[in-house]
Order: sequence, then structure tokens, then C-alpha cells
Amino acid sequence: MKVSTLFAAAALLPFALAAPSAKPIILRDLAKPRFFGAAANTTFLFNDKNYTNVISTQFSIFTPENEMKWESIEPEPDSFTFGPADEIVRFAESVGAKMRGHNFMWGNQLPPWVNASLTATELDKALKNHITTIMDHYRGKIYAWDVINEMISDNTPNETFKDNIWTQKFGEEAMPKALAYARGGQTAQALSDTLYNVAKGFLADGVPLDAIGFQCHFTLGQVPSTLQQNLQRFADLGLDVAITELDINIHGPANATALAQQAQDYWTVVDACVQTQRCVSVSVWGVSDDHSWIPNGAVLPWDAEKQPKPAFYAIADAFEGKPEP
Ligand code: 9MR
Repeated sequence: MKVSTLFAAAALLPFALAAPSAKPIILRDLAKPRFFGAAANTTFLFNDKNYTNVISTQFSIFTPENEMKWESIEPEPDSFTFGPADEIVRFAESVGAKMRGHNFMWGNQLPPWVNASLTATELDKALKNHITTIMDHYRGKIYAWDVINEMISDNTPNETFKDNIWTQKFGEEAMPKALAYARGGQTAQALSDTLYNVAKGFLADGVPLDAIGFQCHFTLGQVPSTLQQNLQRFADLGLDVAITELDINIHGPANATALAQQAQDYWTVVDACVQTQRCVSVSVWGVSDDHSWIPNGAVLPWDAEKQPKPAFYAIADAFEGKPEP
């Protein structure tokens, strides 16, 4: 009798000691019916407890930061390394989150064997095999694929497509080819008019394009004021749209003023999605500032200690339809 009383007392203790706290803010819940996502990275997934904690609770969709890129997943011809990407897919399943696949056709992070010495026919065969093998492996597990990544030239309107192995070998047939092999899309602003015309032309030609992803790697204070309009015009073509790689680079000291501006910028981007009926998700490119591809930009909604920054609360407000901070 005495023992059980003691147990009960011990079990109650933590609750008794815990300060009464407000309901935790869970962005994946606030985002509904949209998804709130992050780029996930196996280097940190189970190796940084606080990262694991945030990534397990806040997101409803993940993009592998590098694990599905060509050099990682098919480093040798027809020899696939699915392990690390599978790890993220299993993790997503375990927390009830969806997956974005990233990516099939890109000029970067290609293995040495995918090079200009391949003939167009050989490259075509390799592309088809790459896309179909990976899609077969992940059949039913991927909500959306970034089939095409960064193919519109930065030098538009002088040039429509980037100069890379795909455009060198296939010319303007490159993107339709990838989409036809995958049936699926991705890209972004001054590029946007070009992309818009390309997308419109594709749809008129019956190319199976479903959606456009907008990366949104922005500099502090420079979110385009036309973002929502831009999302809307693609949506009006009958395409789904998504914010796929959001981060805001402070480029300087992360003082209170910068953090407040960053919060406002995050709010603006998330609100643009919320105001666009066909915008299906907002994904941040990473989770916490210490594990970003931009090492010193304080770009993400959680700081290096995995504490929520003002941007985190601004995202919550935007998903909830509350005014900007
Ligand atoms: O965040 C990724 C970083 O870890 C890689 O080193 C880099 C290699 O090119 O790619 C980064 O992710 C890119 C994404 O795949 C496509 N859009 C731009 C992202 C940032 O460079």
C-alpha cells in the first residue's frame, strides 16, 4: 500500500511541477488543409536530438535535401543506392508526413558517368531508366515529384533554358521528355514570365505537367510583392503550385530588427500560399539555422538551439489567417 502510494506520488510529480503552459504551436496542424514541410537531411535526422524533436513534430511533408539527387541515388549506371532516401521516407511514414521527391532533371549534382560523352540516345535511355526505376521503387509513397529543377535560364529573356547537359543534348525537348517519363515540375521570378509561357505552351501541347514549385530562397526584405499574383496566374492555368524551398537570408547580424523583418517575410510567403487555393504546401529548406545549406544567414524558423524564432510564430499566424507581425 505504502509502495503504490509512493509510485503514484512519483508519477504525479512531474505534472505537479510543470508550469501551466499554453497549448503548443504545431505548424503542421495550423497549415491544414495545406502541408507544412522541410528539407530533411539524414546527416542530422537521428544525430541531433533537438533537431529530431522539431522535425518529428512540426511538419507534414518532407523533401530529401540531397538523398534523391542523381549523384546520390544512381552513382553508377543502373546501380541504385536507395538507403538514405529510404530512411527519410520511413521517417516520414513514422510521423505521418508525406514526401516530395527531389529531383530528376537538374544540371547539378550529377555523377561523373552522366556527362557530355553520352550520345543523345544513351542519355535518353539513362534518363528514362533513372526516372522509372526510382518512381517504381517509391510507388505510392511520394506525394509530388520535382521532376524538373532549375531549368529556366537566369539570363531570360535572352535565353529560355539553362545551358546544361539536358539542354545540350535534347534542346527544348528536355523538359517535356522528363515530364513524359514521370508524368509531374519545379521552378521561380524574372524567370517567371518565361516559365509561365513555357508552362502554357506545354499544357496546350498536352505535355503532362501537373504543378509548379517555387523555391523562394529570399534575401531579407526582398520577398517580391507580386508573389501571390504570380502563384495565382499559374494556378489559373489549372496547375497546382507549392512553395518548395523557403528560406530568408538575413545577410548580417541576426538582431531583433532583422528577426522581425524575417518574421514579416515568412508571413508574406506563407500568406501568399494561403491566399491561393491551389497552393498545396509550404516547405522550408531545412529546419534550424545550424543545419542550413547557408551557414551564416540565420535563414530558418528555428535557431541553432532549436528554439522557435519570430519567423516561426509568423508562419503560425499566416496559416491561421492572422495579420502580419
Ligand atoms: O541544400 C542543398 C545542399 O546541401 C547541397 O550541397 C546543394 C548542392 O547543389 O544543394 C542544396 O539544395 C538545393 C536544391 O536541391 C535545389 N535548389 C537550390 C538548393 C540550395 O542550393
